[in-house]
Amino acid sequence: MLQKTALFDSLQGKLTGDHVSRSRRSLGDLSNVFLNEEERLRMNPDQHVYEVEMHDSCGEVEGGLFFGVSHVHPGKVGDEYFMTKGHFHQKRNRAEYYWGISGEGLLLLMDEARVCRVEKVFPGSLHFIAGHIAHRLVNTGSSSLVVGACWPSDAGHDYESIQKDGFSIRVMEKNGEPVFVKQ
Ligand code: PAN
Ligand code: ZN
Repeated sequence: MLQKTALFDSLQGKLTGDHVSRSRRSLGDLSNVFLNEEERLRMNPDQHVYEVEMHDSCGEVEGGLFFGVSHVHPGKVGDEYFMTKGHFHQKRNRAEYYWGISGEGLLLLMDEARVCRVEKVFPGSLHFIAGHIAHRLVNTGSSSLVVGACWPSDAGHDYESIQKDGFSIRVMEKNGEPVFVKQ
């Protein structure tokens, strides 16, 4: 029998239809994520920083997969570009694919010894995120950074270790260009 499907607009990165949910992070949700916490508190807490659309057709089961699209808006807190919270997977050995759909930015990848690598994200870029690697998207452009993702549905998200110690590098704007600042 013919089943209803979800729709993925691969140019806009828009996900709609069955089993699709949306979540949003605004400045007010992102305490202690950006370096300049005073500046964040001065800004509008309702300002949207990023949204995630997610297709969940199986739940959090071993062997399952989730498909998502992240939209990180352009903007800065002080000199630091808008970015995702970033996380390790709760089940550390679970890997993930990201791919660039539109906009431009950076993917920060950090291992458990806090050694960081950075990959450029742009339309068509493909990123394999191995297990045991924390990942964060940074929008260094002037339009939304839209990135697709697919990951094991039992991976889970561990935000706490990142909330506590952050990533070992930050991406700040200096003279109109992104620069890396060690933490
Ligand atoms: C992505 C991320 C998404 C939002 O779907 O969850 O980009 O980032 P945070 O989860 O760090 O807020 C993913 O990596 N899933 O595993
Ligand atoms: Zn992930």
